[in-house]
Amino acid sequence: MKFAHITDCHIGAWRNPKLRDLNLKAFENAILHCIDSTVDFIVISGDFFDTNIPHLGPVKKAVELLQLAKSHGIQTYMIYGSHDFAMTNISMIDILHSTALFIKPTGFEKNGDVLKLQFFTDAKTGAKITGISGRKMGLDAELYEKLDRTGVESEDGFKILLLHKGIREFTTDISLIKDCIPLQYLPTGFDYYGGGHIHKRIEETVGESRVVYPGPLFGTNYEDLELTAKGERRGFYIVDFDKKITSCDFIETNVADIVVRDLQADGLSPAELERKLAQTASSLDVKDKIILIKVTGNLNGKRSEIDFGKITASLYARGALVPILNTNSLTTPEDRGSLEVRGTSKAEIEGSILKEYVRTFKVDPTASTAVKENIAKLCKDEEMALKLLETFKTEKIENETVAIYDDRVAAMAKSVLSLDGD
Ligand SMILES: [Mn+2]
Repeated sequence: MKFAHITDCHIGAWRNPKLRDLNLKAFENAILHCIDSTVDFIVISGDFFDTNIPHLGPVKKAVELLQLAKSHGIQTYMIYGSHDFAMTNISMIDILHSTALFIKPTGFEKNGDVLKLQFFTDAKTGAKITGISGRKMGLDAELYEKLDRTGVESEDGFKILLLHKGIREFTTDISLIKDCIPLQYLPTGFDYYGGGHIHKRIEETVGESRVVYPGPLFGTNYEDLELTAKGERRGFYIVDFDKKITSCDFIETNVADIVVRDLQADGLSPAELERKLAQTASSLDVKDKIILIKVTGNLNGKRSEIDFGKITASLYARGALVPILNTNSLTTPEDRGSLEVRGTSKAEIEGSILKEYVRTFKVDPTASTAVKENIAKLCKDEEMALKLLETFKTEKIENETVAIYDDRVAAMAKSVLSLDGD
């Protein structure tokens, strides 16, 4: 018997249509491989979609692929990830779940303060599957603390636990530690712990158990692609088992080669940097590849004097699939007068800007007490403030009326602030 373990598909991710297609292509390759190698079932450890309301084109294709697997007798089991749903709003994943396209094995019995996970027995293989969905805002650490262990630990049979959370002992990356729980939070005695959320591949053995994080099939941001370019392999697992696991194989879903170059701009004039960029670009074999060029450091002049568009155009002209020039951490003298923040990812930069502004923010003295209280709450709780900022970035869906869009954003904002009603 065998099953496939896929995670962090982030269907619908990427604003760039080519990257969005490649991401979908990786999922297609994975499903077709599962059908070809006649797996008995598929488990997905969350972040199937990139947002609760993803682009409908990729959704349609992804549904067709899960349906195709189902028509070959392959059942999918899926837990939710932090990206799949919004707290107060209906999510695409819920709509699909209601059509019985996949099984969500995340039921539990609540006995006072104790949560007992319920197993879902796979009809074909008898494997017992249970899981814990990822939540927004770190609510799930608490859930893990309340788990009843003895019941699930003494359950017999071949057991799989799906989780959307890192494990501290196996995560070396400091920036991911806050999304991790200690190993001791997990009930023991499972044959397979199928992890999601961590965008790096992890494969560990604990006693007789396997702990596996396949990582994303493609990736969802610049940092993910950068890691891939630097050697991180992307794909999923096929696990063979009878009473116990007999083999555990990583299957690579390489949909495009990625090349990365880091350039240092310290002290360079705009003309010098532009020349350096052009030289770097022309030295690369770019045909059908994703090209990542990251420029960091202090430029001695104006950013607007560099024709980044020309560099991108020349990369396209030479057949690059997608060229990305990342200048997020390039600073110039004109930046220094205002607010200087650095960071390599969008999230990191937004976080530091927000923190800076919160520090110096003055509340309008004429504001109501309720408004003042909420602002005080936001100033204290950085995670909540960032979450609220994220909420306001919600885009209007095509054909959505302004009134419905407003209501939707307001409902999400209220849920972030833990406010009820109007
Ligand atoms: Mn993810």
